[in-house]
Amino acid sequence: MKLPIHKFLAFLTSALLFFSCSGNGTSPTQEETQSGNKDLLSLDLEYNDSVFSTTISNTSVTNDSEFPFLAEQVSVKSFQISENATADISIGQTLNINESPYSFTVTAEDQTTKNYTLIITKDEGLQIEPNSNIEERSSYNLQSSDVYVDGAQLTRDFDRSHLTAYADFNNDGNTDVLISSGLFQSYSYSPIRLYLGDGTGFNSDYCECGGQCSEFSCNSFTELPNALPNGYEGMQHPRKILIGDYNNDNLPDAFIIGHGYDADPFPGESPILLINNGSGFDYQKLSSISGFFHGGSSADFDNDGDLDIFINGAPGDEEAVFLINDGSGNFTNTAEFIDSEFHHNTKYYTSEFIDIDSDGFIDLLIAGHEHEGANTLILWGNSSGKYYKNLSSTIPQVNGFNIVVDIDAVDIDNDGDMDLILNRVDSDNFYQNYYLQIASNDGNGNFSDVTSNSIANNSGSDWYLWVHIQDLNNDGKSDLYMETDHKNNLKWFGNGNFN
Ligand SMILES: [Ca+2]
Ligand SMILES: [Ca+2]
Ligand SMILES: [Ca+2]
Ligand SMILES: [Ca+2]
Repeated sequence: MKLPIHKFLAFLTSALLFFSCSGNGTSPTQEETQSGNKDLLSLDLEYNDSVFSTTISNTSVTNDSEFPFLAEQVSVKSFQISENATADISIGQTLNINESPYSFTVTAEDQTTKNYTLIITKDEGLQIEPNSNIEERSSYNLQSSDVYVDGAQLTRDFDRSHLTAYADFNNDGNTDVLISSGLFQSYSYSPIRLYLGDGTGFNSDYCECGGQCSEFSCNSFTELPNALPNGYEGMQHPRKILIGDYNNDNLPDAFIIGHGYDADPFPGESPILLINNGSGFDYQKLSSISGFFHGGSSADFDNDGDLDIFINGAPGDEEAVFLINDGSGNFTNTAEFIDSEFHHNTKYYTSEFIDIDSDGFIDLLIAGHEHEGANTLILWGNSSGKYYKNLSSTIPQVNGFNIVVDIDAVDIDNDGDMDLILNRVDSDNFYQNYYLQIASNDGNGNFSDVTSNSIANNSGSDWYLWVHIQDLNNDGKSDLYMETDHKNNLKWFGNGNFN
């Protein structure tokens, strides 16, 4: 084993001090007696190659910074004691954190002793209490709606890609539609449009508009002029709209993530926050954050009553982004809520917050390019409020379709747990064909592929941005549809048994 030179030197130093009892400024003064010569001078602990120093106060020893939430054992890295003394701890000794405090004894040359107590503390994070309603306000939950609209028909922006999102923005009881559009490989900005529903648009038939449709319009929805302030900048290439009440005034707002110009040099794009002011939106660009962002999700993951946002890291040096809300829609950017291995580009492009195991801690699902090392993961929520690779489950891959662009969760087999539907894309023929995967939960968070023949015509050219589960024909049974820009949606009507 090759130790890094600084660790080797640290080890050597402590070993020399321990075994040779050389002076080094710790020699007893004339007044000190041997019986007083039994002090612990320093003690370092180690976890996963990181060294944690301690503070010694009289006979109490505590670690200076707390061990990670997942740490169960630490080891003694080094220590120094008084000249000619011995101790009943040893370098390399393993200590179980849950058995803390530890007692050990330093014995002076004259056999008098001094007992020390070592208290090992873990980072207990936010010590969040479970909240069975944690998912209510998540962007995943709020993407569902009672209406179903093909954005291309509504906007007539046929040359543009578009994203749709649903909420009752003007608080009249009817679901409205927000559409953010963009242009592929363009630096120009595209409009954001708000269409107010009159309540007649719903899924009573198979019309793309949900209500009365003419060829290029939906009678159930009327665009609200000037929903955004004069001179606002739209988005270049929006990629996901997260609906949520970000400033806690009971009016739904929208957070829009985009990746900008989709070609070299991939300059990235800043997300925007649209705060609902009752008659439209205030517009705010989060200019301090920019990246080739494809996905994200929102939920109150620190469980303090406001919606926080996760944005998947982007290729390059951009870090994964956790935006912590101050309750008024002002966000602080930090990456400390997720394992550091996810901070930089890890080929994860999409995410959702869903409480998959219904334990009251919101779980973070992340997915992207499996063929480039990004296993599709459920990072299980826990009381620390942080997400760890070591607290995750992996979803089985589908050979040849190793790109996951969207995930939905539903109890497919009616056994009381959440199963997953994954919207996959051909990875051999990069982003050309689609495939839907069903992953069944065994009730313990282990998932197996049960796609089999559940989905007819489960392949085809081109790929789709989103998969949605919704009862499209009002027969009480869940249906599926895939949505993308420029093209008609693809729909599958369920028979109630998820076939
Ligand atoms: Ca409305
Ligand atoms: Ca609001
Ligand atoms: Ca929060
Ligand atoms: Ca959970």
